[in-house]
Amino acid sequence: MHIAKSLRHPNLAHCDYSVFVVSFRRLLRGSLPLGCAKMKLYYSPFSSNSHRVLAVAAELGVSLELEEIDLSAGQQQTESFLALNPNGKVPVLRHDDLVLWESTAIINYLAETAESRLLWPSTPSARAEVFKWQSWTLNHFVRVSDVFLFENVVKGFFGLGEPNAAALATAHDDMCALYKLLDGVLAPSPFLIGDTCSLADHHLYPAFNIKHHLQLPPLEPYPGLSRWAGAMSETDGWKSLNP
Ligand SMILES: N[C@@H](CCC(=O)N[C@@H](CS)C(=O)NCC(=O)O)C(=O)O
Repeated sequence: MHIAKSLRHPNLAHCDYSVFVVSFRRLLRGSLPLGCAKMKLYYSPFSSNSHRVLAVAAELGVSLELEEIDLSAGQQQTESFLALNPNGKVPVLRHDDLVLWESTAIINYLAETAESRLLWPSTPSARAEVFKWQSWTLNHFVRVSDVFLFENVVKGFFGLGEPNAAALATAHDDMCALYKLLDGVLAPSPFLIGDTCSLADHHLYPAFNIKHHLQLPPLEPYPGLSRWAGAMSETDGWKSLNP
């Protein structure tokens, strides 16, 4: 959804962007291997979908050339950017002849092509588990976390009025139900798919990385989920965004 259109739209169930600053000092200091001419990421530091890609790239040690797209200046709607992504959204990855949008597709591509096999499972059944969680995240989790994003961040940032208490109350209950489901999986298991951190975990984590900005419900009543979020924040990928 285009920002200008989405801001006029009363139902932002599919609005999916972030408006808060993430420190990229460590990234810019060079803790990510920048400078490879082959892979280029068009991103915004205010975009949680961009964070997902940057964290996975850092985790895999993949070199990315970065080009910031200024969303507040509308750079995502320029002719040259729309030629890359007709949706007018970041992130976009360019690798030789491939121009890839959608952060889920991008992280899967990074994981599959990286020298490190760390995040790309070798068996069809394990890959199916990753796709299952990615679908769940997009179809269930993000729909609810986007309500918090719009009501608690976007509205304040763009002067769109007070948060809608009724929408937040519904989202709170919906999120607690999702937390309960996640806690049931993560209480007996360190990560979503067993003992090893996978793409499924990195795909789900972006909203938790900014949970204070979103004002998500507290994680403490859900010990499995809470422990998992702590472990994710300590991964090289997410530490590189939050030095
Ligand atoms: N499903 C897409 C969502 C991309 C998206 O919503 N990007 C936001 C930033 S997080 C954006 O570029 N918004 C600009 C706009 O809507 O004008 C993905 O996962 O990459």
